[in-house]
Amino acid sequence: MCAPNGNHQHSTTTATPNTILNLDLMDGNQRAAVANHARLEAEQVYCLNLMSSPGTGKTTLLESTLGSLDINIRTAVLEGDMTTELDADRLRAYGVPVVAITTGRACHLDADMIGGGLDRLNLAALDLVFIENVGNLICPAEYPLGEHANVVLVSVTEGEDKPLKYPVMFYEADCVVITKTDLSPYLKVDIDKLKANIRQICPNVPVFALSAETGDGMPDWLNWIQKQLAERFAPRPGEPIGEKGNW
Ligand SMILES: Nc1nc2c(ncn2[C@@H]2O[C@H](COP(=O)(O)OP(=O)(O)OP(=O)(O)O)[C@@H](O)[C@H]2O)c(=O)[nH]1
Ligand SMILES: [Mg+2]
Repeated sequence: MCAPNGNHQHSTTTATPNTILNLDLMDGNQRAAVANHARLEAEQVYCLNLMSSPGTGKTTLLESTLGSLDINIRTAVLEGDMTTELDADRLRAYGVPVVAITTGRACHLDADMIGGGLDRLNLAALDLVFIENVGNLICPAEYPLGEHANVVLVSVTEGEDKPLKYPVMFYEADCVVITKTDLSPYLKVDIDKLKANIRQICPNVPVFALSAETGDGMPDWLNWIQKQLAERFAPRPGEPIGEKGNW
């Protein structure tokens, strides 16, 4: 995450009376996010929160990922949508647990909704949970959910300027995925320029350019996921290798 003013940094930067008293400024959402994160950590479940504009390709990327990920990585999805279970149904076809979370009029998931979703999963039997957030390039970035990492998607069809015009989402990114690269020959899009604009907002995060449709670029994304899991929950030297951490 590269946020200069992001949700995760505000208690450490300025010496307000609250920080002097060592009080936390977390609002209700942030408290729930911390609780979600603690549950995931306790069960050694890695959690990725996918965020983007509507239609960037979150569900398609998840379909391709579920179809290609190491089968030893036991995976579930918390699927956020305003009204339907259309995306949840697409993902259920891959035989993984999928919890649909409908947000009604809300343009983002919040940490309480994710807490309710986690209640419906058997975390002890999982290694990885994907969250597909509601399609929106602004609001979801303001609501930490307890995830380990934020994945921000931007498609070649959206134009190179989006990281500059909607920087908050990119400030929160731990990884950026450029989607639909198979369409670039038909568009006036400069992927190098898009990458440069991403780098301007978040210089140090990994950026993957891929097509979930053709599979081009998918291996690097899949390897990154596997590396994240291994780094977070692999057994330390001397620790017994249990059911988890064997991937
Ligand atoms: N050509 C091409 N089309 C893609 C690719 N990824 C997604 N699409 C298409 O883009 C459209 C939207 O994809 P979705 O995966 O539903 O997008 P989404 O981000 O989940 O959308 P919301 O959940 O509504 O925000 C669909 O018609 C997909 O087939 C891709 O890599 N290449
Ligand atoms: Mg979707």
